[in-house]
Amino acid sequence: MKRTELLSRILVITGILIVLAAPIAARAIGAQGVIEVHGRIAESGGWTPSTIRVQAGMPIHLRLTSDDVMHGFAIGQSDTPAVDVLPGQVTEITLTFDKPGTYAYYCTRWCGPNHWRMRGIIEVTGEEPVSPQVTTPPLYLMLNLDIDAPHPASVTLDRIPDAQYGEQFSALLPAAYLTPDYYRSHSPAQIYLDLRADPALVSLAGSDIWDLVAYIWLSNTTPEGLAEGQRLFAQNCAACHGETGGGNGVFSANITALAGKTPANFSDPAITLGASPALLQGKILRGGMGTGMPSWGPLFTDQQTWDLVGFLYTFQFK
Ligand code: HEC
Ligand SMILES: [Cu+2]
Repeated sequence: MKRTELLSRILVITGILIVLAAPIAARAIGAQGVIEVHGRIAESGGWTPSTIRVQAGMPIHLRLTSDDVMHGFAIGQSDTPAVDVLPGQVTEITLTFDKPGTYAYYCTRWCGPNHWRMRGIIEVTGEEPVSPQVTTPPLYLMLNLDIDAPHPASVTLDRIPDAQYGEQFSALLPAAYLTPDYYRSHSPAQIYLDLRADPALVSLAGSDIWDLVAYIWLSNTTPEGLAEGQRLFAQNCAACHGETGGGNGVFSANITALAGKTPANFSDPAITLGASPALLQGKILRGGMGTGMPSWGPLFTDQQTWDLVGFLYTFQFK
């Protein structure tokens, strides 16, 4: 064998060895990214660890298990599907966060009245600076709304306003009332009063005006948005607020005992017709401090909160 030939063979073999070794090395790095996460009901401490630190772009492998009852695991504002976390079993998931920032993770199974307190944080660090708050503040802050002030509707109707019936009067309706800006910043009761005072609508009876109010709501929703709102409500809200919004979900008695406040009854027109979308969204984002109403800001996207708001009015509008 010539010398050069030998040399080139050695080079080839080294090359092959490097190629073979690379995945092994990568797996070794990955192994450090394995984190065991234990779930326990909130009263026993919730998630351990409750803060997970990770590098942007680096996969982390979570081994999820429960120390008591069945829990679920999901990441807020993300498309990653929720997984179940069962006692005596390990559920493995791999996550990669591309952008530095803070992400919330939470339990998706109703494990007890304090279930919604089962939350944790994933801190993602990286070269790239934490993405600056490009998002505008939520509408209730822009409008300077005091979302804690009582807001009973000053006018209501003795039957459910019917959006489809209202549509027949829509030709009379000045277009400005249909804009999202107007819809989101006015409660149905305020819209009723505005329409009642509008010269364009003097020919209509009070009940017709209410049907128009429902029509304005329907025009600002989509069937997909209402379906998503319904799904989110059933999953996250019904246990307190009740399947039909009556404030009487399976946990409402516990919440009343714990927090001294009963979950809002959306089937009461005085409550729901007196609240603007901006106010409802504000309550959903921020939660009711100390009242047992969780804050959902870190968990839902902006669109999801508006979908929920649109859905809440289905307890009042047909
Ligand atoms: C753990 C129980 C609980 C859960 C879960 C819960 N809520 Fe509530 N919610 C409450 C309580 C209690 C209040 C009343 C707070 C008060 O009176 O200040 C409330 C109030 C509200 C209000 C304010 C109503 C008003 O007119 O002032 C809105 C809106 C609301 N909840 C929406 C939701 C939505 C949407 C969800 C699900 C994403 C949800 N809630 C989940 C307990 C809960
Ligand atoms: Cu749980």
